[in-house]
Amino acid sequence: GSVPTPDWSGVALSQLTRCLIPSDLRLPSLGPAADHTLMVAVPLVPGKELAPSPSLYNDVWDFDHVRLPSSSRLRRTLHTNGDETVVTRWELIQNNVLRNYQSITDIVPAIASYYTGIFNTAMVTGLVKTVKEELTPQQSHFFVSTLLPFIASLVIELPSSCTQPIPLLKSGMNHTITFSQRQVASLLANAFFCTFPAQKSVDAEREPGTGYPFINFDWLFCSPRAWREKRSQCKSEKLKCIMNYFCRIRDSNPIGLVSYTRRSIILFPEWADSQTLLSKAHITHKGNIEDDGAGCLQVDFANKMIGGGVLQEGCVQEEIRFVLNPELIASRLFTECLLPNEAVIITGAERFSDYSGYGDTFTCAGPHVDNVPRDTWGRRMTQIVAIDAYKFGKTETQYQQEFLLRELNKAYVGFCRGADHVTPDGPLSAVCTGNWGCGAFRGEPRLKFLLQLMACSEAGRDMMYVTFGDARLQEELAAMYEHLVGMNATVGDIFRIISLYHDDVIMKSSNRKKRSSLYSFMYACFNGP
Ligand code: AR6
Repeated sequence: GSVPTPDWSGVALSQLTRCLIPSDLRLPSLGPAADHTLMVAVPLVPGKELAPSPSLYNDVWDFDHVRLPSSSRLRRTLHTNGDETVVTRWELIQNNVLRNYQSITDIVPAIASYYTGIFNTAMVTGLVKTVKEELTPQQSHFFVSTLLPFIASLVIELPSSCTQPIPLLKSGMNHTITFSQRQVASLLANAFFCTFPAQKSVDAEREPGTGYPFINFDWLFCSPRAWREKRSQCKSEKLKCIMNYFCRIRDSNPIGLVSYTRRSIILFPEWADSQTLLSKAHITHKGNIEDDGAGCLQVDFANKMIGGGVLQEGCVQEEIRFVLNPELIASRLFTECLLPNEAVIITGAERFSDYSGYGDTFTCAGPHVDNVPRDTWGRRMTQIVAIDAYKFGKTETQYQQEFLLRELNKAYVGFCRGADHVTPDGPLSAVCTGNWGCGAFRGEPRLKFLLQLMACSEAGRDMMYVTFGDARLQEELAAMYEHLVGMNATVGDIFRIISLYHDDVIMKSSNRKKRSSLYSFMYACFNGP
């Protein structure tokens, strides 16, 4: 028989720099700055509830800040018995979300009272099915009679909690927003009750594919379209994860902070000429990013609309991570569509659920207790970087120089030491990643491994690469990695050889079956005269 694949190859994990550990962190003292919006008052008083900053609600309505449902700008004209009265939408929300819920369908008149457009029972069939058929009678009763009123109370907390206008993280900006976990809970409760108006880019109408992701949960509550019926289970499982989250917020109000950073850079390495040697790489087919990436910068295989299909039927790496750590979902409220030179880093999002399965078999496996320690700012030391790969139609395209550069620069902006408040001084932590862009986005993992390794090397970070169960891939990647390190190959060498593969192999042979693979071409080149 064949020799079994070892659990890991390459460099031992203990040799990698994994320094997102509080004792190693040297963070500046917490405070607002031109590029840092701090939603809580400093100094933090240990053991005391975090206070919002400023103390009174500041109602701003413009193109630079999140349009909140509590804004007095949102008005509704009511017609009763021929009389017209003008009320704020917030009054309607306050008067309708808090009610004596007897059944899950009671959420329909609540939301319908302030929703823009029609809201009816047909729009909550997925939620109703989940509560009535997927939960035990006890859980179902608890959700309707206890958790729903609690979420409603978080909704109306918004203007006394998020008092400072929340800046929109627009394309081109380098900016961090830090919230308390309680503030995030109030935002997510509002999303659950579908209270948010749409966020508008000034020019969103003119440029398709721009603008903001939606954050209201209405798409999660409905049943999937008929041809996606299989996905209805996955929506139910995602709802259960969200319920775990609100349940924990109710039980033990978490007292930490979460930071959301948008990073946009314009200076990138000269990849073709780089003399940089390769970083250390640990390659394993065991485990996954969220369970095994402790102390590392963990990659979110993102959509340019952050969160991707988390509030719809999507159920792959990004969507799963976003329901395990629902505070990630709040990024959708203020993160404009990502450009190729941009990434988002989220520091401190807590995990609230376990899961099993993947895609159509995804199942919420109950509550998760997050034991990741907190940094001096009170953030869980879990740092997640959202980078969106390019979605390839034809496989050949990804070897074109233009696309090599697209993916290298995208990984680099996520991995580099930013001039922001989230990367502490001192050594940089390893990146924990895997088959980025190689599932829904149809990239080739052998290529993406090299591109991410090159980006890590230029950024000065080690890399932990998880092949997600693929033992054969671990062996192939590790063999190539060891070969390249043995040859003292530089980042520039690898860039040039991939470009050569495109020009000499891809362009010259249309028969995909017959032409040599990237790795056999690389071995031949490096061994050649
Ligand atoms: N840890 C490590 N590897 C994983 C994990 C995990 N938890 N989950 C999946 N993989 P995919 P993409 C591996 O398809 O191609 C979403 O809708 C597994 O081998 O999620 O970049 C986003 O919002 C899987 O096949 O990433 C985007 O719209 C591979 O990683 C889009 O998908 C790729 O996972 C991004 O698609």
